Amino acid sequence: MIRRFDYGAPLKTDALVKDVPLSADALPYFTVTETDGGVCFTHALGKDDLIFGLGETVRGINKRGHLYRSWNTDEFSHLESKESLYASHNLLIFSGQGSPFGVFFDDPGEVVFDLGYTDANTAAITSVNGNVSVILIEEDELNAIVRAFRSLIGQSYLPPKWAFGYIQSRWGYAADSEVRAIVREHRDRHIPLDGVCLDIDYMVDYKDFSWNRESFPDLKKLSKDMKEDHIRLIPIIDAGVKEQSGYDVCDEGVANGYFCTYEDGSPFVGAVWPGRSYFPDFFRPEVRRWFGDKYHALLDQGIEGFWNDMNEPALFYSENGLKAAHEELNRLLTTNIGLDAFFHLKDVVLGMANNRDDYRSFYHQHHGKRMRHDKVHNLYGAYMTQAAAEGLRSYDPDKRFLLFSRASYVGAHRHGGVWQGDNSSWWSHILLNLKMLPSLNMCGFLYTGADLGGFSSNTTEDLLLRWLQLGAFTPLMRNHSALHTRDQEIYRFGMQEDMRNILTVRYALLPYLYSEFMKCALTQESMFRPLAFDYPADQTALRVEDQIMLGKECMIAPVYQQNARGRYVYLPEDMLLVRFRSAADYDLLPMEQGHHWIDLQLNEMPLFIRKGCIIPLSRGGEWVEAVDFTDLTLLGWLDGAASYELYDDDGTTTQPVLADGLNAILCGVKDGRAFADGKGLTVDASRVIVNG
Ligand code: MIG
Repeated sequence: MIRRFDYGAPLKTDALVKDVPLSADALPYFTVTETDGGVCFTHALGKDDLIFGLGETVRGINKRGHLYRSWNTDEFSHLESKESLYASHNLLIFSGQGSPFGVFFDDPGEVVFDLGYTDANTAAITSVNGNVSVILIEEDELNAIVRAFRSLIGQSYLPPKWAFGYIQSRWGYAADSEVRAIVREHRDRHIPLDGVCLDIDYMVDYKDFSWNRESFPDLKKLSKDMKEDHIRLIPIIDAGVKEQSGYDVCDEGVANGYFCTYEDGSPFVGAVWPGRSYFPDFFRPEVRRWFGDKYHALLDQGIEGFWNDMNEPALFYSENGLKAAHEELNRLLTTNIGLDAFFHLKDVVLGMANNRDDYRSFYHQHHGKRMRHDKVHNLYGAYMTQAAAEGLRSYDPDKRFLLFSRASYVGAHRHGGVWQGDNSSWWSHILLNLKMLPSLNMCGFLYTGADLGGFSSNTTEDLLLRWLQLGAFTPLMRNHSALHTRDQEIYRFGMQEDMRNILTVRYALLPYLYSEFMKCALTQESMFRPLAFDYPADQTALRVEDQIMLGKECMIAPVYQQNARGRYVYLPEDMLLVRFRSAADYDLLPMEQGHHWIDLQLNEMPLFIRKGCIIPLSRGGEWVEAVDFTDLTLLGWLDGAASYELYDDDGTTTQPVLADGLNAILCGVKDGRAFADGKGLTVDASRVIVNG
């Protein structure tokens, strides 16, 4: 059952695609109280209750025991103590006493989730502005709650098939020759590769939709040559538009009044990479259309994918903030300052970035009404993603483009994917990457992944290798690192052969990964799920934080500790361990339900297949289009017959069909023999173990 309860005057967010009727009942499960300008929902937690959801956040899969704040933030340090990252995904799922229930707080302003932090036995959710639509979902099991929520928020974005390939990225790639050299290094060493990201360095003065004609003299030729080598270029687009007369995006935006404004109607100025910048008011359809169409300039050069950054929006400082800081510093520096004043001085300087006063100083037009930014802050990135998606659609409505964003709100999942932002080259961030996957899926974000190897600080080769062993399963598989950090491309390291072998596993698994992704997107399922969702009666499985389900058939449990040569794994049922060294070299080890220590050398990555299930493995390839989805080996541990529904399509068109059998192919094992019910499919069941 799905019901809506409104408080204050809820704002339109476009999170839902279906209307939920307003309930005449009182909101169950929660006590509702007014706070200073806001509204607070408290729920008494049983001692064994678990809380899931919240999408992109720090900490656990079970969110209980911390305070989270929906306030999209350019957070460059994903420490446990942080309350906000780049996204606001206000879904909670409570599980414990009685039937589970889901609750979505549809509110584009600040929302605080105190989940047993102030009081261990109370969950208190506060809408700071008091204008919130509460959507309550009651179903008898956890996966059904997610399905119900997902059908309310609409189908997830479908990337092209090539976007499941390995992507190399780095802040600092600055020239045509550099891109070609990186690709050459991969191809020469047979390291699979499908894309290269261009970070802000390709632009002129960080101006959106510009590219440097000296370092990229012929972008069209570059992207054509790359495409012939099965590589796509993926340029970045930032939210802020450089203030510079003569720059068309700036001039048009000013002339048409497309930018966010101060209270007096003049355009708001904030500083980001281009220096003084304007911020398109993506809330307005005509602004989205205008900005979205700007992507066509790059599409005309043969580009097929983009990433949108800085769209929280990040603000290094504002004009007013800088002025106020100047005055304060001048005042402080007139005397030899004491310690208190010194720390205050530091706060003044550091506090200029992403300052709350700045977010209160500019305005949008939101559904015809003037709206102060802070009331709708968490929607900015979502509307930028929508602008880009609409621009891509208007360029070619039949084509799937790659698009992923840093900031998001529920609803943006229909338009693009998200990457998990500026993590660090820390071992704990492999685990953080894993934990975000199921939570993001619950909120509709299926196309996602983290910066493999870590963004900030220097990576080590064992860290990158282990991280690739998780990244091999994530839809977005991208190695990305920050300017001035150690070079992080696979071929820089002694362990490159092991890393390459992990990529062969990724490409061999593509028929499975692509099938599971597409089936989940088309049927509102999650590709990654907490064990608690599939084994709700298993008290151990309920609290597992470092293993997750992958698709219907598998579980993953990566190694995430330095110098570990294995790990403990809990198997909620009998499973077949596939211990991969490469796509062609692996052991199959049937294992019984229970606790196990699994030996995993640095070059070994585990995948667990549920007993009775089979998965397809292709022969791989050095780019996605080279992977033959019809020539498959089946892996599994079977008692009898088993089948797998393989999904395949052309990988590029926007209207794939699952139901008519065109894309769904059944393959499997019956009476010990492999069978295939589909076009030109050959399957070999040589890797199926019958009865251990
Ligand atoms: O202020 O474009 O998260 O992936 O490399 C940093 C430079 C801006 C932040 C993104 C990161 C990207 C970087 N950007």
